[in-house]
Amino acid sequence: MSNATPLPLYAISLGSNRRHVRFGDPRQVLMAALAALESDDIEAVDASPIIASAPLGPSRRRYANAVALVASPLSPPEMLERLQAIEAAFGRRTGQRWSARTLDLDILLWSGGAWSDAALNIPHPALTTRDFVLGPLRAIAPDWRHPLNSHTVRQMAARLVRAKPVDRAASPH
Ligand code: PH2
Ligand code: MG
Ligand code: MG
Repeated sequence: MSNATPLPLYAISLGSNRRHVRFGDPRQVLMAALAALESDDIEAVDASPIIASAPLGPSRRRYANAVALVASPLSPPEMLERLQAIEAAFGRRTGQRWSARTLDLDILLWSGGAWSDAALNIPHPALTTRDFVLGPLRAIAPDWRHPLNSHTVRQMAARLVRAKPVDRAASPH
């Protein structure tokens, strides 16, 4: 091995709730997006199962969600730029926040720790509150520690379930 230093790792969330004219339904959009992530300087390490999730926010369509682990020497701003280029290539229109979207790629965690500038915050600020992110992330990186609250992904996922007793009581299952 010529390079003994391990590459930084990123956890990237993938979401879609809109068909793509060529790739198909949201699930197929995510599979195509996982393939599109791999490149000269982004190596796919692992991917969660793709789940179907109820929409959070105003959009009424269900989402397909997944999380990928990738190894890459790119800096967080470079990674963000790359993700935005992939979103654009999948036909995502900028504009309305939280509108139905063909592809949403967000940086959740970075092994370099926390990052904060005007355009990007790592860890993703909503990471601790979203089951459709923490569930898939737990499947591939349960022991990754949040650099700010120091909880593991497993702990954050468990806390989220406990924080919703009303929802659980209301559920028929
Ligand atoms: N993304 C949003 C808003 N709401 N709901 C689900 N279930 N999955 C998402 O990925 C999602 C959402 C904005 O990024
Ligand atoms: Mg996004
Ligand atoms: Mg998002």
